[in-house]
Amino acid sequence: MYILFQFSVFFFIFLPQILTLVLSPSQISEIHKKLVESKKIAVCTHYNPDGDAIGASLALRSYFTTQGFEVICVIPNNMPEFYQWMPGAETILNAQKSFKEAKKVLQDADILFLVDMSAEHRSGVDLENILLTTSAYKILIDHHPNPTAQCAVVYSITNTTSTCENVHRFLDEITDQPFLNQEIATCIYTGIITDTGSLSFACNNAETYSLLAELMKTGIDGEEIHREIYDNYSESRIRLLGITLNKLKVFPHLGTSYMYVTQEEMKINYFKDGDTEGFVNYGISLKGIIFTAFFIERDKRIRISFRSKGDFDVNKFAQTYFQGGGHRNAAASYHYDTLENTIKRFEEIIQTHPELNHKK
Ligand SMILES: [Mn+2]
Repeated sequence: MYILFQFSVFFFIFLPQILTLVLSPSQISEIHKKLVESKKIAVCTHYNPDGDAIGASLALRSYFTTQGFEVICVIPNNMPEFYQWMPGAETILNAQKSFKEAKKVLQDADILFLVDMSAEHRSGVDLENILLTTSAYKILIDHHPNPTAQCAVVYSITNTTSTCENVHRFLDEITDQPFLNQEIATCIYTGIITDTGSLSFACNNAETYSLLAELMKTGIDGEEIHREIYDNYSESRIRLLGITLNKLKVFPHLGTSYMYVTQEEMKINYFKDGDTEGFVNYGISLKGIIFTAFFIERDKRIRISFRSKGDFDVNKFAQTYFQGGGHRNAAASYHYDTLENTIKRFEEIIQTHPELNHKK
């Protein structure tokens, strides 16, 4: 009996992690067949690419380049400067700057990966149609809920930290060989770190930490990666953050806060793409606040980022009121109105939204 008990405890604690497999054996053989027939691989991601989008793109580029493919990553518009250090970043094709070239890459590809996006329109109006009509064999790798992208393979797991984590799982499923090296590990690490706010949300699972340990074993410098991303900001970004924080509005009885930044403020502070990334997290860092929004004034539209703590579902909130979406604790929307009207609408909604008003 004692031995049996010991035995079961042993297996309970040391049971190897069995990850859910997404691909069926027939899908795996189809992917293998396509790979044998293919030479050119393209990778495309969402508008305003973040650390996860760029990390997932470059991890795939790194892996398939070592396998002898010609791989080109396309981004719809500028990426933040603080990701320029990433391995292979210098090879990324920016469709906003080189549209014709990007279009050709996406159309000529034998295999096209769409990463960190649930639908083609997430790459913006200019690329959407190309992504929909290309004759390439399309594979989606994503972690957003309800993917609608028209792809031959939809590799979507939503309860993981990031698309980068899913890229690792995808490669693990399609190959029997060890594939992690420092370059791929650096890219995947970046995606996990940036999509979890440096392992502060959406990462309460042992699988993620096991993967992080595997990445570390390749010899990557996690501390250095963190410094490259978070201690590499421009003076203009910090000044813009100061201005934005000064306007923080708090509704303690609703557990809600918000901030906004105007086009004028961005202009006088020499705003560059990516400068406002992470601002929204300050709004959720207050004691007693479970929900925050951050409004950025753009041409003819307002970009809204939402963050929450715990059970408050910002994906649902963004969908219900602002035609947006994302994840439970992080989501975003575009609202086609003035900044003033958008904020007014937000203030009205939070006054009556049931989940915010139960504490009254
Ligand atoms: Mn992501």
